[in-house]
Amino acid sequence: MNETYSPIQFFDPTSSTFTYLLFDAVSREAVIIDPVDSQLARDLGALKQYGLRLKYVMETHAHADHITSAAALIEHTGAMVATPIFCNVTPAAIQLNDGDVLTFGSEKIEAMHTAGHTAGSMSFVWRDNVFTGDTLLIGGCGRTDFQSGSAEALYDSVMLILFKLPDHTTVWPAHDYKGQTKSSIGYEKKHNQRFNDEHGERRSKAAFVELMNALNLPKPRLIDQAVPANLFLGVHHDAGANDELTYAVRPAASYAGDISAELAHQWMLSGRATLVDIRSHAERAWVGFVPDALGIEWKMWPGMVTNPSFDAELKAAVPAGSQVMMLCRSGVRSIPASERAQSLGYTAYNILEGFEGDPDGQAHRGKKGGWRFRGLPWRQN
Ligand SMILES: N[C@@H](CCC(=O)N[C@@H](CS)C(=O)NCC(=O)O)C(=O)O
Ligand SMILES: [Fe+2]
Repeated sequence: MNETYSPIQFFDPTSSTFTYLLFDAVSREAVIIDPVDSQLARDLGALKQYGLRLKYVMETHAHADHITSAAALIEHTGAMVATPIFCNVTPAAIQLNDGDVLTFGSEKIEAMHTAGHTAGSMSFVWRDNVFTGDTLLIGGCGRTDFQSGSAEALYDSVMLILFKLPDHTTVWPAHDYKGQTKSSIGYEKKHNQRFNDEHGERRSKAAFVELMNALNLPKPRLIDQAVPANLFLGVHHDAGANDELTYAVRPAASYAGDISAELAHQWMLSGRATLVDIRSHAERAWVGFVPDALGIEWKMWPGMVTNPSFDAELKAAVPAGSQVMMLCRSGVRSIPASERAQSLGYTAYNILEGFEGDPDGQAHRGKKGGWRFRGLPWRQN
């Protein structure tokens, strides 16, 4: 194998997870695959050390055993997240379909839907390397007993997709529990004991399914925290008082209701509602922009006078009667702005905690809320 085209492999010993960093040597654009929250400093350090600009964070699946650092990485680097479409990670900017190709510099990485460990799981092919997630492990394969996993689907993914790759392809799995680091398609075809029996004969699909259904593994320790967090790019939902509202609307008397930053982000991505950033232009320039939000000032600086053309700007930008979500800095100004929009005939929602969260409300919670501090996409000026 040409070493120039090997990824950098990192290991998280707590979850036995491999994270991969690949880059284009000329443009310095980089991709990171399956990053782990507790290893954020390591990964940011590596980007700095190699002089890289992170373009994409890719996930092979919504992990059950660790929390991703995807949201934190986009906040730190401005990268975009790409996740398999059937993993339902709704806030990810790029929803990968089978066969989709992402480019970084002059390099290409292709997504292949390899269902089985989870229904949405994918593998990624880059040059002579395949990142197999938990579809194919070294000498093994991922379990198929949660997250709509299927032993039948896994067998087909391995036989019909992964084992059709050239034998010399290097296999880089998402986990190894025995100290191994990489393998090859040729080696796995011959020696993987999940797919071959003790005589070295290929198992039938029925025999494989029987084997998988008899594994009886204990549940991953973190599954109940990890999966919900990973469906939101690793944003932890234990931060504050509004957490019970993460996915729910709290109705309000004078506008449609209060919603979390996460729900607002989801509605923005799905096109359900328009995000209106009502902070002053000066605040946005100083503090950070929310990509794809409409910027209409409510109070103008200096002096905090109400923008006299708020109504006209809103009407010009958003069709009458549609749904709007109001975002300010701490979640206070967005309430009268929501009331105003509602009175103009919109269905208006107030985003709790705003862009930065309410600094006073944070102290006793020990963690900041708000759009930015919950790791949702934003850009510094
Ligand atoms: N003891 C680990 C279990 C990890 C686990 O179940 N890993 C999954 C991948 S997310 C798997 O497929 N493992 C394969 C196996 O253990 O055979 C934990 O609690 O996190
Ligand atoms: Fe997994």
